[in-house]
Amino acid sequence: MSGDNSFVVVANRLPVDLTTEPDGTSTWAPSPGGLVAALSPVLERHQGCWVGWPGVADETFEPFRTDAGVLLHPVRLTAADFEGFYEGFSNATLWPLYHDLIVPPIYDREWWSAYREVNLRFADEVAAVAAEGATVWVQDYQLQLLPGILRQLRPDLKIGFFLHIPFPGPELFRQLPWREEVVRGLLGADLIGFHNESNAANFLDLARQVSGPSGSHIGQPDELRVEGAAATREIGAHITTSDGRRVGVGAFPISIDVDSIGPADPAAVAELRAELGEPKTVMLGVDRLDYTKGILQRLLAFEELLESGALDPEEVVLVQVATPSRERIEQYRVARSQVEEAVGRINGHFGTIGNPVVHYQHRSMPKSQLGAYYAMADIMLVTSFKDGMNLVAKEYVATHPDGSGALVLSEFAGASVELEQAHLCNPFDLESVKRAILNAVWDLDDAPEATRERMLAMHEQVTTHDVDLWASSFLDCLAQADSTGDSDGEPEPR
Ligand code: GDG
Repeated sequence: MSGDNSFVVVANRLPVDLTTEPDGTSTWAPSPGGLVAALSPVLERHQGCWVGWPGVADETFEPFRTDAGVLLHPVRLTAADFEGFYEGFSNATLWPLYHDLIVPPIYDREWWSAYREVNLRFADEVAAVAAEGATVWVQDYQLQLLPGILRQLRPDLKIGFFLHIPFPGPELFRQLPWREEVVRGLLGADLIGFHNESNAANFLDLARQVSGPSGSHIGQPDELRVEGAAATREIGAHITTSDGRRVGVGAFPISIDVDSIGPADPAAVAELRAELGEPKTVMLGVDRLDYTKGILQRLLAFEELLESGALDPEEVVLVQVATPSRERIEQYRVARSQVEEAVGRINGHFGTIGNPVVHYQHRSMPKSQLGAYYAMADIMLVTSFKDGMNLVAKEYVATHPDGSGALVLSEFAGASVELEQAHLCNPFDLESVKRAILNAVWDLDDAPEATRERMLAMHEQVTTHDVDLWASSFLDCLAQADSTGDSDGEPEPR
């Protein structure tokens, strides 16, 4: 069973949304994200194929090509699959577990069955479209069993896996009742990529600790040298599995397509500031409304700074864009109501009619408009309790090529490894968040040159380490990786 696609990307979602036109007809609209931008050139060059769920449950869609010639191959999910596999196991079990238990994960055997079944279904679809010896790049936590299943179905494939969220320490991961299956699934890949070294090191530690049914270790890591895989394009660490395969492990920090978010139109920026009433300082938060993002903490810090008089409600506004996310999951509903209660309380206390101090928007906006918001903001607030990378921080930096602005950044966001010149904070410590915000305010006023240098250094980092580098370095390393040890030296997609 094989198809004719030499390069296949597999992700939970296809990069399109079904939209209904005013006349009632339906069309596929691209939902361009960083991943699409990064992978499109490779997909186009290799007549690639993207396998994923099209976003509509209980319907079957035929494969179709995008204008650029990329084959989109829809995988059917029922409403029950969506509940068990996506909302359940992916987002109410794995998501909180991998984000260090910010809320308690739910371990549900039926969700696990749904997760396994959907991973099997994805594997069948990939096996059917991938050409002999094709490269398959599997994305993210929803599909961790896929590499292992595919390895059995199609030993000829070169399989890469990238995890977009953090990988927890072994002592947390070991809570997962199905930990061995998940690790075995991942170890089906030739190369496993993480955002940074600490996630990769967690995985290497785990592979050493989790025992198989025979009591033997699932894998044996060699030396821990995962740093810089993206820069050196060499795989620094390997795990030798119990069946003798050598699986590469590396750190590949994801980034953004700098051109797609580029400098904003100054007129649009001026208009936005005017709409906000020309405040002296605009602070901005942009997040999916997710409890991992620390939106409530940020609001509480802002509120205390207003209460103490350290910030003047006549001079400062906070704009919070909170994109709706996973709204049927209880913890997300709780997070939303806490955030909205805080917004109401702060505005009730410090705003005046027509002049709120927090401008809150619970819907998404076009990327171009988002770019204008980033460019307008004097201080960007990223206060995640835990975040694989956080692209918002990088997008903000990219829209300030002149070194204007300031970034408050959680030390628990993967981006803090690269953006070390930010005002780093510990979101679990409200005083630390308050301090970082005040330092950013003061520095903008009192140390403009040093602030500019910080922003320029971060801008340089983001522009020289963009999403192209992420994708090409991963694919270069995948081309070198050969866990079965019987490569015939065929070149891989570049
Ligand atoms: C996961 C990991 C990792 C947000 N609001 C709007 C909008 N966005 C866009 C942002 C940004 C993206 O969504 C969010 O990316 P993040 O990286 O900040 O966070 P997650 O969604 O949690 O992503 C994360 C990432 O995967 C990649 O590996 O960095 O750690 O959790 O690009 O701009 N885009 C538009 N309108 C909005 O209102 N158009």
